[in-house]
Amino acid sequence: MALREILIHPDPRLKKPCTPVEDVTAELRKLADDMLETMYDAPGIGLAAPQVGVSSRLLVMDCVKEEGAPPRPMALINPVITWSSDETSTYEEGCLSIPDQYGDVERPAEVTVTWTDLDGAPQEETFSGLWATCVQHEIDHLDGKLFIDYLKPLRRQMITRKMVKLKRERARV
Ligand code: K1U
Ligand code: ZN
Repeated sequence: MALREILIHPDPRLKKPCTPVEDVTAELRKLADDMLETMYDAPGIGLAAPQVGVSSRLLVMDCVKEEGAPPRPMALINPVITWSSDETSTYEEGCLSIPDQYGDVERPAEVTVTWTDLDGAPQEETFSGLWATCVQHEIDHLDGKLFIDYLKPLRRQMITRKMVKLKRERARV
């Protein structure tokens, strides 16, 4: 396994809709393993392929928060939301591509998602709580959408300016 570099907003690769995965190859499994390692290292609860510069519909997540509970690493290939609850929930979201910036985002409280797993088998699950928030945030990444796109334009501009500055500073060292 290897750590991958996480792209920082603004980057055109984070705005581009990703291509469906056609075959579950050894290369794709390696990418999923690397993404999980990169997510745990960050640390984060989710990561989508475009955040590591790969324009494929693959995301990983593990939203187990309870101390001492076993981890639940998940890799979702070609995820599709097939049902969303009318009930919504608001969560103060962050993003590994937008470090140290947070904003309230309202989303459906529960979603049913279908996907293909790393063995090529079809899967379906209804997510709630943080899992539901996270899977929607990550699927947004696959569609080229960031959580700041839900914020007011002025707040979005402020965050983007901060990220431009951060990238300039990081490029200097
Ligand atoms: O997609 C990403 O950028 C990862 C992001 C996922 C996410 C966070 C919050 C709401 C929805 C989706 C993160 O993991 S940001 C880091 C984070 O939330 C976290 C870090 C350490 C412990 C617990 C949470
Ligand atoms: Zn994100």
